[in-house]
Amino acid sequence: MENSDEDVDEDETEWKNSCTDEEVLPAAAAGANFGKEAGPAASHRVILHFDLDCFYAQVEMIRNPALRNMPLGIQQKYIIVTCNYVAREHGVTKLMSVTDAKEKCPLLVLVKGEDLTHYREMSYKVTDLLMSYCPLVERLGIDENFVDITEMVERRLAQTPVSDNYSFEGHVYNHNNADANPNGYPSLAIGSHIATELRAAINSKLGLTGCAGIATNKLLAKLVSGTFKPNQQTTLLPENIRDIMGCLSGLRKVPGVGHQTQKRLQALGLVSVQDLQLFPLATLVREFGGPSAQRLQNLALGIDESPVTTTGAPQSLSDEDSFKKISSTKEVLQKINDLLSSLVERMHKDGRQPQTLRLTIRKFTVTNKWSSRESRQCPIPNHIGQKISSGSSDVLAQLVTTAMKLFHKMVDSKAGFHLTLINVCFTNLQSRVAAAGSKGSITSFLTCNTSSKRTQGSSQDQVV
Ligand code: TTP
Ligand code: MG
Repeated sequence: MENSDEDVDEDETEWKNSCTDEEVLPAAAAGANFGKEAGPAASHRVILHFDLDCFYAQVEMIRNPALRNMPLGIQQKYIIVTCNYVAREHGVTKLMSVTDAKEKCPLLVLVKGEDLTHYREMSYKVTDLLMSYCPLVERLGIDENFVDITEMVERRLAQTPVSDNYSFEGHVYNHNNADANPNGYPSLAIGSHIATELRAAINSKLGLTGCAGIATNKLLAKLVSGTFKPNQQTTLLPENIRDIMGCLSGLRKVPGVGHQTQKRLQALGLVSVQDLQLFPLATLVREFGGPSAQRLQNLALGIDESPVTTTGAPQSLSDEDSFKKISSTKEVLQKINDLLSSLVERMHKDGRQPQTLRLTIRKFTVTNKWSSRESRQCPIPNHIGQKISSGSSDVLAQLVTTAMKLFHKMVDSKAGFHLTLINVCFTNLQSRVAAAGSKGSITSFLTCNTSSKRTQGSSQDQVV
């Protein structure tokens, strides 16, 4: 959920307690590249956006069907990261504190959601299922996917006898379904049928429900998909783009506009989406540079020609934990050991070989409670990498020692410290064949020949 690129795409949401692999990043923050790079015939596309309902809660209800009719909250530390819709009827909301949630709904059943293994597995099953229908699928966060179905729609249109009998499945934004004229938008009408079919497939094959948005680009598909929740879908017609953009309560609601960008826009006096739509481009260019300025203004207007980019396997695997306070080396060692031990297991299952180990910390400071993250990383020599991917048990101790060296490069433990987050990450993942040809240096691993990086309130998996 974490980027740079003149921070037009930087993180939108600070997740409470989660891993930060690309696959578990929240939506816009996960680098959907809204607004980037036009593809051919971009405006004629049909893009679907899927967002699963109360995702972690659904996974837990599949694992234990007895939970299905109970109000259920998924707890990470003191926070309900999500809850099922029964709990939502009682006033429980995502990211509510456990105390408040229990007050709203004393019968709330809590399930611990800190181990993401089952959520990740289900998340990839959904993406794989969508890809089996249409290859152009882009993951966005752990429970969202874009699918570019333009070609599928064109094939269906070509096979359909000339007709003025199209219909929309589900809702049509700002229309009663019956009023919307599908014959003016046959591609979107067919797209709405395909969305229904894909939601039905997700439901029958994986037992999950979710919402879908159908529109001409990623930005709009994402914005429209949550209009009716849960388990519904909505199509956005081009004539209603202005309406949907106008309904956004502020610039942060525009996917692709993160916290930093919003602050810079605010400094220029821009608060609403309309402010950005009407702002002189030349002034915006002075602040952000040409391409970013244009992209920002386009986003505010609902224009987004960025392609759906097929998501391959993630380029890094990481695990992290946040906490109120860790201030002793012993606790750091324990935490790093725990995080690395589950990460090594995941890396082994993944089968690829990591080339780099990175440690990220967040220090607490009185002036800036959520201070920047700071990282150090070092190369992993080939034979250690091989041990990691083959699941050899004796590699953990070596990795922990190395991670502790990275830690000591960032923290003077004698001077006292206060950490609120630790993240361990394997990056530069290579197939074992490719890794065998590369030369990781044992010397630099043991001596921790490092490089560093700072990220503002984020943890982009990026090699520096
Ligand atoms: P969301 O799609 O935001 O939420 P959801 O799927 O639970 O509910 P909805 O029906 O409103 O879409 O996030 C997907 C999962 O990500 C969610 O089930 C739990 C997790 N999550 C976090 O771990 N931390 C967070 O801050 C948020 C917002 C979500
Ligand atoms: Mg969801």
